Amino acid sequence: MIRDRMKSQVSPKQLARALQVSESSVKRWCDQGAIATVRTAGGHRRIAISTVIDFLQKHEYRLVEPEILGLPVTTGSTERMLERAQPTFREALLCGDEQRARAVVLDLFLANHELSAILDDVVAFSLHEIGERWSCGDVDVYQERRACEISLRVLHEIRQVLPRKEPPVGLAIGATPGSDLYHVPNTMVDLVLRQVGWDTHNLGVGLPFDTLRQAIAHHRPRLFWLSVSHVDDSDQFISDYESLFSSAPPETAFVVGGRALNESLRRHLHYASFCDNLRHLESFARSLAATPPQVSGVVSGTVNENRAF
Ligand code: B12
Repeated sequence: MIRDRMKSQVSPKQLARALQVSESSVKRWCDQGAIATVRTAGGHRRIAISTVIDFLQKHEYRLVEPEILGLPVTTGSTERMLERAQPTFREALLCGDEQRARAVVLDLFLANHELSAILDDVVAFSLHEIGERWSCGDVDVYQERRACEISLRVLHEIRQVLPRKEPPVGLAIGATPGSDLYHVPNTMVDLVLRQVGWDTHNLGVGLPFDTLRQAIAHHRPRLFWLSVSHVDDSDQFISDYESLFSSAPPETAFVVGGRALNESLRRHLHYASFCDNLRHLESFARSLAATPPQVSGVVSGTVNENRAF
């Protein structure tokens, strides 16, 4: 049973107790600007949880009582090595231990591991293993689905603590198409783009191509992503996708990925970049963010169409 959910703001007193330092130290850090603070109507200092996480990533302080901030009690004591954390995360998913799963991912995030690496090597890898075990009959469908739901809640919690870049580097919108009901990879793409500084609109799963065309026409995003884990009819998908691509404004960069985009399907598609994993996405999203919108020319990456982005 989930006891706590992460608080959105905490007081200097709460942070001091969680770190077991004096309240006056925390207040001094706030007043010196080391910790960004907001004031309540009554003039009391309040600290956003994303600021606390950012502070912990940059300083050697350890969370002694994480539950005061609404974090799992084991936060700070689980594995800080990706490869060692992965089996702990997988087992927590398999037995439905959500607190443990939350703590594993939060600890890796607090230990300053790249978000894309945590998502690729721990969360995605664990779901791949669970899928394998399902296909061999070792794992029941309910365990696979519960693992997915727990992973989604953990991802949404990370989204809460990601510091927002102001102004954002650009607008990115995306979804999964048609009959594709895979939430996790789509949510992960949204998270990695947000961490790079993009303003993201995650449109969700199973969207008809017509409405994707409307969304692109209305918002003219600098980046459009499509996560494709399941395709019913490849020919139909190719024609729908290609007409979406050719209807999009020249400045919109198409980034695609997902297990269903095998090589034979990709050969028929136009896009700015195909990514096998989120590390690739992070590199592409950073290079696009650093590239001012151009009238002509080519952006590096697996390009198969001259388009200005
Ligand atoms: C959970 C799950 C489901 C759930 C998803 C629920 C939800 N809320 O999301 C549901 C119930 C939808 C489901 C349904 C089915 N599933 Co299923 N499912 C899975 C499972 C266990 C995990 C999926 C997942 O989230 N993986 C984690 C993600 C993050 O990993 P990923 O997809 O590899 O994504 C990575 C990269 O591809 C990349 N990436 C992905 N998308 C994008 C997008 C962009 C823009 C970028 C840059 C990168 C990128 O980055 C990610 C991180 O590294 C997989 C096992 C597996 N191997 O993944 C089976 C699996 C994919 N399912 C499978 C099957 C067969 C099905 C069904 C056909 C079963 C059935 N007969 O009904 C249906 C299809 C339904 C449909 N219309 O979509 C098989 C597919 C086999 C095959 N050869 O393709 C698998 C592999 C299980 C197995 N081992 O057999 N499934």
